[in-house]
Amino acid sequence: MRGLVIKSTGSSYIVRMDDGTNVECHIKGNFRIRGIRSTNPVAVGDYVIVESQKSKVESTVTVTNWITEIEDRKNYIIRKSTNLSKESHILAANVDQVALIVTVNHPVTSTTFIDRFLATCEAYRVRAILIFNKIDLLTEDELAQLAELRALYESIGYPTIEISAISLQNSEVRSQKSDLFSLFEGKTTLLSGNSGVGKSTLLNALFGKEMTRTGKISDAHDKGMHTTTFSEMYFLEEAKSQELRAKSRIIDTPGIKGFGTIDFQKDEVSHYFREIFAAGRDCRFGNCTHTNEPGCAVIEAVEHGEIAISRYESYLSILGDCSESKYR
Ligand SMILES: Nc1nc2c(ncn2[C@@H]2O[C@H](COP(=O)(O)OP(=O)(O)OP(=O)(O)O)[C@@H](O)[C@H]2O)c(=O)[nH]1
Ligand SMILES: [Mg+2]
Ligand SMILES: [Zn+2]
Repeated sequence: MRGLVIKSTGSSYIVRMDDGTNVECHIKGNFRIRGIRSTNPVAVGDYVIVESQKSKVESTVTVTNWITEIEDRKNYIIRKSTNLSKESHILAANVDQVALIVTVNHPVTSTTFIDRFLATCEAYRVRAILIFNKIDLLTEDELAQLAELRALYESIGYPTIEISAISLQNSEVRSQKSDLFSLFEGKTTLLSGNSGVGKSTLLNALFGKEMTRTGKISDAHDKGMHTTTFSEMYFLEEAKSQELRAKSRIIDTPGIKGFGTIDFQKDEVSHYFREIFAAGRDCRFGNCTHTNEPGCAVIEAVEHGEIAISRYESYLSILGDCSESKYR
């Protein structure tokens, strides 16, 4: 029987079968997907084939459901757990878009993190939107920083919005909620970001009830405490039509710290930074890495403020990863 993986706990999976029932499934220890070395071979969003096995011990019959096959993925989002680790981690499979939740403060989301995530979305051809959360907590300076960041990412071509998930959850600001709703309706969206940025709070706000637990930010470090520990897909029942309801799915995931990119060749990294790629067409050398070559149009654009320094630094940091993995 075929089904959709809607929750992954690491040791087992909840699969929504085509007949609408949810079953708990396992995978055999040697289960691997060709070509991908990952801590989780099966991810939320995967379509899988499940086989049930009955075993009888004395007079009790137990049924174990095994995931025996994974259907080819339309796409997936993958990262290295840490920069030094060799293992990769698939955040979700078969998504229509990624909503990256970021906060200018409480906690601070770094631009390197944002850019590494966006570069991965480019590499796997997944649409990304940036949701700046917790605007109710920001000082005037931080609000100015927020405006600058939004302008930067909009100029590159990424849609951005700013919200206060907690106010959405607590109040009846219907109009803003319906704007937000339209972003998620009819699509499968992966919610990701650092711990504590408000992914689960946003999910609860969208559903208008507590679907999942949220956690406090630590007083000492102003960081999240990894409240969500499993990835889970939720179905937006409030979507306008029956057809939209079936297709509106949101995947809440555990917060992640670093975002190590995977399998990037050095010469393709610039392809994943739209504005760097565009400027690079005018470099003197066709194989310019935009690091120290003469006649580099990218470096020139950075010097003239046409490309943001933060973006260029993120680009360099990913190039650094590439050389690192070469020597492993
Ligand atoms: N002031 C304010 N607090 C918020 C907002 N959104 C979330 N929070 C708070 O931030 C804390 C963390 O929120 P969560 O939704 O648990 O964060 P998360 O991204 O799901 O975190 P992990 O599950 O650890 O990855 C909670 O105390 C929320 O109430 C917001 O817009 N404004
Ligand atoms: Mg959470
Ligand atoms: Zn160049």
